[in-house]
Amino acid sequence: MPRLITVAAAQLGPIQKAENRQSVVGRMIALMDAAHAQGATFVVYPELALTTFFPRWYHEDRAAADSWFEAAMPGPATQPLFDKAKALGMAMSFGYAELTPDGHHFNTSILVDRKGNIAAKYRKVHLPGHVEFDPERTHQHLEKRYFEPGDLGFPVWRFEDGLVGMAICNDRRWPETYRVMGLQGVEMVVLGFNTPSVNSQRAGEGMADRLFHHRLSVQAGAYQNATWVVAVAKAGTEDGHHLMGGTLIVDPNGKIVGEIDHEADGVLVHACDLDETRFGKDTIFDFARHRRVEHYGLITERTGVGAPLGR
Ligand code: ING
Repeated sequence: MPRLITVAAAQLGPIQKAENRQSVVGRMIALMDAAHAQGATFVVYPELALTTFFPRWYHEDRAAADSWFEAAMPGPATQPLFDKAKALGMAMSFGYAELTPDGHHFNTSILVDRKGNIAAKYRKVHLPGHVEFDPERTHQHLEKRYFEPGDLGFPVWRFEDGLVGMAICNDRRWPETYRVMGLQGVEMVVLGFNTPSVNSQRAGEGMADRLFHHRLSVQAGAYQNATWVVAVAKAGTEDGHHLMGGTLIVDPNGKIVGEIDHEADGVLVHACDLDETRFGKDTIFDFARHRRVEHYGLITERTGVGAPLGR
């Protein structure tokens, strides 16, 4: 009997600065209905799903950015989403800007079970971008200004009859993200992303390259850890700034089983058999049989590049 999770990758089109949370939650509920109609039991939304990608906007006073954060989850604006999920018996995951009671700021995502309870939380570890306004860039990417690095590591949880982990956007580019979860037996990684379609520091790197690196990173992570990966975009043009699409689902053999080819709200549904992870985990990526940790020390001893170990 296959262990199926019928997952919906619920892509959001652009969210303009002026659009309020109530409107966005309404769009998320419509996507949940569409997912439910296609038999999904687990819906995955993008990174920072409730607002525009605000790290593109510079605020001299960082506290002025707090209006983009959620001080409570669920809060008044998001409670209808939790209510709907519970009514449909739908599990969900989505990203949001978290402001903790003691004043910490994280780029966060959660897993919510079918009863509407928050079952897990992840805080983005790999924050791209910069802290201060950078006039050299064609657009700002101030995640290091507004968020602290995640302090929860990369846990994996028993969720929906499987082993599920989370990552957020830039995390997907780092092999360590998947391997730490792979070493916990992860069977499905869910992640959202907001990826500008141009590189603010290299004009020649446009959408085609960004999509190539996105697929490369997610497919490699899935294959090398024999896990499903569900990657969900917020896409389209937000106040003149374009975010690429590329919402996709990758199987444990690194194959893309489905991809959304537009930049609007939409769902991609796939019945993921978690037992398809077994072959990779029991053969080529049987970590216990094949890994040689005695040679991997630099990976955790060094943060940046250091002297070569050879001559
Ligand atoms: N966005 C981008 C991402 O990692 C980026 C930033 C793009 C960094 C391309 C490096 C290269 O997809 C977020 N939100 O991390």
